[in-house]
Amino acid sequence: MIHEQYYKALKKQEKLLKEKNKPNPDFDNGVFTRYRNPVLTADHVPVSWRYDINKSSNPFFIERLGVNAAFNAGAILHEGMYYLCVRVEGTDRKSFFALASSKNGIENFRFQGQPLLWEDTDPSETNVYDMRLVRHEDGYIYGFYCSESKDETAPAYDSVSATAKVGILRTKDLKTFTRLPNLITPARQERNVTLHPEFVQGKYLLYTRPQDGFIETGSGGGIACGFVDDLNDPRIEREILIDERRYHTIYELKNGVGPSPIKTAKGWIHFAHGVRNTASGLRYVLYLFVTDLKDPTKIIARPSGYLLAPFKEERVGDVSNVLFTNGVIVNEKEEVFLYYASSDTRLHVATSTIPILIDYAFNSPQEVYRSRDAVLKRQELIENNLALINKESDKSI
Ligand code: M1P
Repeated sequence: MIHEQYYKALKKQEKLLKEKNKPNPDFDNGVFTRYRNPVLTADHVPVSWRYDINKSSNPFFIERLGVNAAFNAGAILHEGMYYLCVRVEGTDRKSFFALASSKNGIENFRFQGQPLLWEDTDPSETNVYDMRLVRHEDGYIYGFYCSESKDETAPAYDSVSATAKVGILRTKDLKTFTRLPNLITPARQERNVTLHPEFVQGKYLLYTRPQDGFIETGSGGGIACGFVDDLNDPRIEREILIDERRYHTIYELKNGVGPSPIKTAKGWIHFAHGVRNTASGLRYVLYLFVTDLKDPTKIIARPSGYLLAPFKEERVGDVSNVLFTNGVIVNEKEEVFLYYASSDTRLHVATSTIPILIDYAFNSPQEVYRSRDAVLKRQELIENNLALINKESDKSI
């Protein structure tokens, strides 16, 4: 017999799933609209994925398999629906993937079916997370994710060290996923890997983030890329550094690409996260850069500083002071839906448009590396504004 608490839990959840999402008026940077509610949280995960609803086996209606968080989601527009491939994390720390969909990309996301599984080709794979979904011009949708294993080279007393590898999936329908071999690169570890949506020089182009260790990137200098001939045997012989870490920037400690880039008339728009260390720990913010249409290994625009940073309550969570993105959707109206997670806990959407992002990328002051140069840029802005204010006030007299 179904426990009566189940119906109460369903009713409560239904209210949450039906909530409208409104723009957040407290935030305005002219580029993105933030929304009041996260699009997904642990509370959105179906009740039947967490509770045994049978009253005889679960008389106290105990949450048997708790969910800790729902965050870092890959995103894709498929058959007119906004799909997210969400990192759902159980209370046991194990992450898994689940699809959620919505009609308008801003509200009413619902988890679909059951948690996703595919062929278990790597028995050492312990944890999985951060899916990037991309529709490639070869006709398939690909998924790239972090496949984490214990570092078997670590000494016996070290039960913490891990290795990050790149899992690759191929699908046409988001229902059946074929697992391809893990990516091989010259680096010891890789995370934050995704695929360019078009062939470049007749090859697959992958964005990577080489790292020596699991947390610290070490000699891995930043965001890189590399060519693969065949995704059935995915090997990168040489990684090309395209977005180098640099002293005293928002990405001085590490960075990583977010979703696969968006094609525009002016270039490929990339979202990325940049990390710096502070007295209160690591701070993750989001930034944007544009690469050349013909040569996506070359950056042609890089507005200075961050585009989005943890805002108000986004600052706090399991891993505080973190914004992370691995999913973006552009619809037929050139509206952009950036899915970003805050503090490894919940998932949000921020909306913009392609013309706004291009304006931001090319007409904002570009990155400079000294305070003095930053002041000179700001003085130029202030002086232009003062001149205009004086001119307009002359007219009004
Ligand atoms: O905890 C913040 C993020 O840390 C990792 O990202 P990166 O490899 O760039 O440091 C990932 O584990 C990511 O999932 C997480 O959100």
